[in-house]
Amino acid sequence: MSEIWLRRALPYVESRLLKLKEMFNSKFGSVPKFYVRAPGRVNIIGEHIDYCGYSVLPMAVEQDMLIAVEPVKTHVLQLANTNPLYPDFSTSANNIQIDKTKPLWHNYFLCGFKGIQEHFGLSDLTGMNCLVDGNIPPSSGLSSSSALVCCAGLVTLTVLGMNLSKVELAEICTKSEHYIGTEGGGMDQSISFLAEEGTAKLIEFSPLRATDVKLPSGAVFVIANSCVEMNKAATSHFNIRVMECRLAAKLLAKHKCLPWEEVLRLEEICRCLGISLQELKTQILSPNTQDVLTFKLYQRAKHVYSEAARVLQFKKICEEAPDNTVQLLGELMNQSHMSCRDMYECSCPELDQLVDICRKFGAQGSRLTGAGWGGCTVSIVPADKLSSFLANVHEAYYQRSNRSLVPEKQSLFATKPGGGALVFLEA
Ligand code: ADP
Ligand code: NG1
Repeated sequence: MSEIWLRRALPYVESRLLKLKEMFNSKFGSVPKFYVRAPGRVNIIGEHIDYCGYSVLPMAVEQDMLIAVEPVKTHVLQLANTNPLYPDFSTSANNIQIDKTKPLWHNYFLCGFKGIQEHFGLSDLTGMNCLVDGNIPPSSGLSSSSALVCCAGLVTLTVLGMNLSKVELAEICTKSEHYIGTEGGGMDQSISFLAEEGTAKLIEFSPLRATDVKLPSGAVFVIANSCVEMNKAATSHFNIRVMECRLAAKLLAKHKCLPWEEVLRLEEICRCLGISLQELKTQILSPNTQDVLTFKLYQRAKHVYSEAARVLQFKKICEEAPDNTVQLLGELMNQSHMSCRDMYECSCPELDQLVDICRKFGAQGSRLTGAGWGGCTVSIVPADKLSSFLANVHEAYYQRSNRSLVPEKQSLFATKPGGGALVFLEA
């Protein structure tokens, strides 16, 4: 745990922390006692399989969530944000309510806060003043939501003066992000805590562990934002997929193969599982999938098993580093995108167009990253082609439309594996 606590800010956040300190002072009239940072991530390969228990291969990005904190004796939690899009919020620290039907920004903070409170079984809590500053593009598949949940969890742990391992923190934050309504896996929270600079990680679940995966030196990973935002918690796309996987697993456990029909009606699923509609709704489906009438189990399962195999192949190629490493990794990323698009149906026309443009201008492989239905792509680009790749993709996808209005640094950039969550005692 000690490696999560640093006396001084690291150079890459220093100037932001100093600004945060000033804003905190004008907002709350006092000086923060400490600062917490939790990074976003890019998932290189392994999409929509973490919640089925299969390993994924993400790395932390440099974009992150920062929170300046001052514990107070009032039992009131006061939240403010440097971005005026996210309004101030305050609540009693003793009775945290999270409305699953409204994914307002402060609810993500409350997920982390409540998760840690509950873990220690605490009821009488100190309050705190917090100022949040994030630079991860929201609802874009780079995990801004989990970075906020993890940051809030680590803030709460620090205020309480308690200790937990990074693995425990990741597991608590994974569980507590479910309070927002989405039933995701643990990829985002795990990499936010367990990331290390310079290496991607294979994240395995049950038990949770992270193993270094050395990415090839001759290639660069480039993130490109389709500029289509998709909030997971505001729609049911994400949870429907989770339910489909859950149902497919239950049917496979019972029958060893899935019915071949493309689309299965609720009644047929109940019959195959030998349960009533009521049991299915109360014991298996989430609140926001109660009205779904049909499910596509066969193609979802096909995606999950093939994607899980691609993750292991990707790791093996990185380890063995054959002459054509970049080409082989690119092929796996292309296959992953195809499976996400056709089998899992979590792409969108803009993502498909962007992936095509990236491949046309030199990417060996390109795929959607994160939940999908919008958000970002990740491409593997030979290092010597990087500058022409960036210029051409910028022209073809961003400049030819109003998308060029999006700040370039947030829409198209090369990235490398960053470090995990930290606490700074001074700015
Ligand atoms: P992602 O793929 O980035 O995790 P989600 O749609 O799951 O996207 O979550 C995005 C939500 O996270 C935003 O709608 C907002 O409520 C919250 N969020 C993201 N960035 C910030 C920020 N800088 N400050 C406050 N809340 C944020
Ligand atoms: P993003 O991209 O942050 O919305 C979501 C899930 C992940 C994982 C991916 C798809 C959460 C917090 N995150 O990530 O667990 O399932 O989709 O691979 O639910």
